[in-house]
Amino acid sequence: MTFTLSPDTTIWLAALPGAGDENGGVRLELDDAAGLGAEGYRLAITGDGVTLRAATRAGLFWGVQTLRQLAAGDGVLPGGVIEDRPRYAYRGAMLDLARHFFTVDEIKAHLDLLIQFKINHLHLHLTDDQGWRLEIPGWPRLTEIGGGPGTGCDGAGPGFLTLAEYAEVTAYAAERFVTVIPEIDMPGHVNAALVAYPELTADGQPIAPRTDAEVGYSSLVAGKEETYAFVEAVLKTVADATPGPYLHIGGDECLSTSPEDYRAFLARVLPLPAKYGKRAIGWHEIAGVELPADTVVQYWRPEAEAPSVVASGRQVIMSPADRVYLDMKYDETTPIGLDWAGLVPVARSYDWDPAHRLAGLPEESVLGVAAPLWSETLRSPADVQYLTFPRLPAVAEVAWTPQSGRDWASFRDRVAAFGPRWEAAGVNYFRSPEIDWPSA
Ligand code: TNX
Repeated sequence: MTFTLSPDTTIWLAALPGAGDENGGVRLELDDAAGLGAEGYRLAITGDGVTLRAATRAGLFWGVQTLRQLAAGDGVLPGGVIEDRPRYAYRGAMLDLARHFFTVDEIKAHLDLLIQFKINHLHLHLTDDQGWRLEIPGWPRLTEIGGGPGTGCDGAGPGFLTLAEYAEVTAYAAERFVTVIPEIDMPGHVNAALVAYPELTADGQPIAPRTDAEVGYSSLVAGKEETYAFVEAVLKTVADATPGPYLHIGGDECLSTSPEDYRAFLARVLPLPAKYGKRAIGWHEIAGVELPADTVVQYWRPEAEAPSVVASGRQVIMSPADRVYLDMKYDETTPIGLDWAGLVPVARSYDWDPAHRLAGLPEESVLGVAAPLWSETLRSPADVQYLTFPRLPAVAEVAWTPQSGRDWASFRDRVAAFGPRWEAAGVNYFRSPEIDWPSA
């Protein structure tokens, strides 16, 4: 079959060694009888050429990423046949736009680096104490004030996405087989919203904006009807603007919300994503309340046990901070990042099994693995890249490759080949001493 998978793939395939004209000489075949699953592919490289087969366009796209990887190094494609499919359906990365805003072009450029490792979900943390980063019609001060000058940590990361820009991001992601998950963090992490709309505070009095990195001091008021008018307007807007199936409602670190208020708030808010056609995701604190059946829980703490998460019986996204938090420092010398979950060198991100991380969690409850990157200490795309590479490729392999097929020594050699590519592309990666990088 002759077709174009996407403009990018046409360019990549044409750049492969020995490429012919049409799709770079690579035969792309859609074949749903091949038993390759929703994202799997079969890649055959012989003296006669290259054939890539999959049941879906997404499968072909991931196969193309493998071809690009194989072409790294000496530029000769090795012969052979690869049949490959992901261990987990949800392979995610998160970018925190609230503590520091990143523009549409910066998000797109980041996405282009992520998809090379078969990441298929991009979670955008859009709101927090220090900023509000998505336009909500009818609530203009959220972004005028919450996205205005002086917002973000240290006041250094202002900006917001209009709905048109958000649509541009989700469309760009979809062309690359990536689902965008918007997060509106509630009922805590809402200082920016309360500053913009003082009628949402407990006593209706204005409060001061904050640009420090504290957590747990702000909360929507569970006992106020204004709260729910606001939340529903926001969630409806975000649901309508989002092509993907998920809506993340936060729920983490509500240290100034009483347990009763937390429960009452979530009882009203958790059904809203479904009302607007979406599936709710929340940080694992939500597992302490009764959850709609299809709610997804995102586990983030470093602890090895989370009884409420296991007891919830819900699907879980694994994001243990001591393994996959990209904002943790690699080692003592890392100039940016945090260390509350410990230092996270590349091998630590690689050497763990999502199915055996949480005591008592059945293997089939794991929906996938996601690597959050919080932006308190980030000031530029170069900072994003430094903390992301080469750790994100390690997490991506945890999410894609079955445990039996994984091996640190092998990963270490393969990721080393990206050093020169990242250098050529101007990507600011960390030259981790754990990896023998080819000399420049
Ligand atoms: C915890 S992880 C948070 C964030 C911080 C992060 C810093 C989570 C659900 N909440 O508010 O940015 O630590 O590592």
